Amino acid sequence: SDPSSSRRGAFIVFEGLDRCGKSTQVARLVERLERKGDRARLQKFPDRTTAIGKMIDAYLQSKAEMDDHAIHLLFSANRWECANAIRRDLENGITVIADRYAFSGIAFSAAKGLPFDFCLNPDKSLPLPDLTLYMTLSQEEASSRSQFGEERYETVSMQSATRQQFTLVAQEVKNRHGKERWVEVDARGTIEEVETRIEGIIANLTSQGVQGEIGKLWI
Ligand code: 2DT
Ligand code: MG
Repeated sequence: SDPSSSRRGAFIVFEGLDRCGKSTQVARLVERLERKGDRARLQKFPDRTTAIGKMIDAYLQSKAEMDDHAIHLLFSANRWECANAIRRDLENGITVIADRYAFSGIAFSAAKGLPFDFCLNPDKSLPLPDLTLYMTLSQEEASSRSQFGEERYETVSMQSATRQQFTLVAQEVKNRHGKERWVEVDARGTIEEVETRIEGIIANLTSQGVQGEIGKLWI
């Protein structure tokens, strides 16, 4: 039998605090893969284009107020409404690159004081990322890059509380799914330097795909 037929696309997630360069790197990566002729798709979370995404967008822009639990569940629902498309693409050999995922979901909501378990539970059994790259930058370096935007959560106190929660999220991923699934990437340096680091980490996953079924998050 042809071993390549049992391979599927890799599900790769990028996480990190605001202004770590995540979105820049994700966009460049998807472009680079497409130029090589690989099939790849960028999936942004929150996906602000859906009906639920528009409610999230209004909340983030402070055009709407919402209970912390309710907005948390909307962020999760926003992932669930994209889950089938992610699965389908992975099974069709497409590499799916996500800009944020359930890990931001936990870190930001737990930083507001919601119980960690409450934050984790609604995402149980979503597609499990094959690899999460957590881009790290000190608060000093992040602050020196540019000013915060206008959105909710873009404050130093919120970012530092979220940073602490991300260390707990990392531990949870490593404990439940194996430490090879969570990799820290030093986000210091130029765009090209960071890009080279990322390329070295994911080259095998994107060029060869992944063997085996898509896992279930937190299961
Ligand atoms: P962007 O700036 O990347 O668009 O994110 N967030 C994100 C949550 O609070 N919960 C989630 O589940 C996700 C995916 C992080 C907008 C903000 O939304 C936060 C920053
Ligand atoms: Mg933002």
